[in-house]
Amino acid sequence: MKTYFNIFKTKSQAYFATNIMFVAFIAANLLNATMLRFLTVGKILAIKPILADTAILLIIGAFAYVIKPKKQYIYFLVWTIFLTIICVANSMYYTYYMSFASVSLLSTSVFIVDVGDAVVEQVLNIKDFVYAYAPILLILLHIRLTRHDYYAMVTKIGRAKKTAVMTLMVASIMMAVFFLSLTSIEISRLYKQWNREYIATNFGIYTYQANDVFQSMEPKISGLFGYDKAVKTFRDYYIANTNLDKANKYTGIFEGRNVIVIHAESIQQKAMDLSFNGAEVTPNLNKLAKEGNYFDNFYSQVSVGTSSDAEFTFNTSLMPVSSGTVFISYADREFKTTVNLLKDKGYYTYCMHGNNAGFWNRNIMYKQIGYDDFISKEDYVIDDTIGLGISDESFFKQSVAKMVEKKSTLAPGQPFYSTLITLTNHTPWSETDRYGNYPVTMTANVNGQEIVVPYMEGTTLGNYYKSTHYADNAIGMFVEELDKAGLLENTVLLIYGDHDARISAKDYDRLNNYDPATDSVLMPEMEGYKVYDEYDYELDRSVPFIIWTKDKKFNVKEKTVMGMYDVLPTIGNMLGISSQYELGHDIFSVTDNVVVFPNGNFLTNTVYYNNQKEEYKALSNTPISQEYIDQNIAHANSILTVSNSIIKFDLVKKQRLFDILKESSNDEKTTN
Ligand code: GP9
Ligand code: MN
Repeated sequence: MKTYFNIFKTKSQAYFATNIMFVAFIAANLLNATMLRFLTVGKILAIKPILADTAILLIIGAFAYVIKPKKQYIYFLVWTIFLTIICVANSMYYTYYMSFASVSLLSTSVFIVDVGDAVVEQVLNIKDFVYAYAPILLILLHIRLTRHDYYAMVTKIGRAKKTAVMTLMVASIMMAVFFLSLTSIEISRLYKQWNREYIATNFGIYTYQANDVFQSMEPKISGLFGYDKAVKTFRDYYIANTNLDKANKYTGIFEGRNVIVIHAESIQQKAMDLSFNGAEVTPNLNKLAKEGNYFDNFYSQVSVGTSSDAEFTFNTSLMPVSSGTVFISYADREFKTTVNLLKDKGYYTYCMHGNNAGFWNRNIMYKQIGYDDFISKEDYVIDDTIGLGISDESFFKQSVAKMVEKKSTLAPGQPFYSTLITLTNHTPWSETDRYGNYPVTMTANVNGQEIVVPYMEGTTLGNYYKSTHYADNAIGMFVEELDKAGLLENTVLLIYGDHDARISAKDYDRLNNYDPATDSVLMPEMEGYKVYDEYDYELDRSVPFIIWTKDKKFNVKEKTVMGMYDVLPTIGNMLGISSQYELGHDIFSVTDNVVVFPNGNFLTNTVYYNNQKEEYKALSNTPISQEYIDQNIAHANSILTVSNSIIKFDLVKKQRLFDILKESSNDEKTTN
């Protein structure tokens, strides 16, 4: 026994002494991958990701042995730089989007540069660059090894081929163990890639990225694989789920009316419930909400395409695609959209936005959405900028003039549909001196004295509320201007928050647990501390949705959970349009609505289900059965699969062509 141990000891010592660069390459990059998981999702001790990451590194490392020992250094260094970039990019991306990066978004990184100081201030963090030690380590090691004639020694020993084969064998065994340990659910998650955090957490960052590269090539090759299965899933779904939304008191009430949509950047519903020093954060939205139809349990369903995903889901009642973004990777597909459907009814349709037309590929994708015109940055006088670009006030003011002009060119009685996309309330909300005077302080009684304490001043969340207050004010002014210009007559105004602001839970802790006496946040063990768990955080990500008209006062607050994909069916019922491909429901006809999120999470009136953790939180006293959970998991799964199939395989177009063919062959039969 002892001799075996001794042989093993000598052999491993010899191995390490003659493969120093290789071992350093594996160790440094494995540490980086593990550190990334720890610093993002906070998970470090897990066998599977370490196994998968090691196997991938061994495979890469094994090929170094075909190169002469002296040159191997370059090979290891290039790979280490590349893998370090993956870690740095993912770390930065996670800070900003709370998800992992996708190569399909490489062209989108141009937008991130566009977002300018949003990135500089919010994304660049020291912790994103700790990974850079790896290439530095390799360089220092190389210098040292050269000095000690290491490479000459290794060349003399030879055995490179044998080592390469052995390394590949070990890597294959590890890969095999990894794949054999996967459950069928895990394999399907790997394939579907909805749940990025799950894949990176459980399978390692390198597996995630390699899988992502493969998945991102899909738009180019998706026509080649899985078409039959996708068509079957698609047909089966719509046969089983034909649109059964019944007529209700809202059916057709807005038929023929103009529609003005405000896509309100990063406005969260929670802001509407808050006041500082007795002044509401959003007095104008609150007024419109009170007078109109207000959905205060409304959720955005965006994925990595943020604003563009919101526009897509709002308009199509489909979900964002699982890899890449629809606006960029699938901008040539055909969709049934609110805009297209209204255009078919004679509407003139256009969109206005003060940013570059190419941002999110809007200038291309809008043709598919169905806009007749897109008025963008180059059409505005950029006379006042805040954050990303033209201020909302200037944007709205100039837009009203453009809307009046547009209206004058329409045929008498021709309705219009116009969307206005705001910009000022985009992260990082740092130009606090531009938002007007709105202190987010608190007046409190401290030691028997009324004093003003800083509360949310100087925090990201506090700055966000100042910015939201500004954005709300701009909306208020816009509605006034529309009224003055006569544009509210025979018009429906729709307002939605495009997605939540992605502000960390820590800031909400201060909002909820502030102690004015010490100007600090209560500790969890202290009296009066309100727990704010991840479900509270998820539930607080809701955004407002308001349907408002000048002449009709609805005064309706709808509490049923609702997703962005329920908008087309709901307003469609009011405007007299519908899409046979909608995945959401008319909120006034549905009984137990389900909001499915792109990562497979779902929300109903009684439960929030976390797909990554496979656990849920009950939201009421209604008992939750496992059957209910399972049914909804299956539902979420089929919604995401059908939506992906439609997008990837262009099934709306395929079905249209199929229907035309069928019709013409029927015609032929009748004439014969
Ligand atoms: C930019 C704006 C912001 O034009 O719509 O996009 P986002 O960063 O929120 O996706
Ligand atoms: Mn946005």
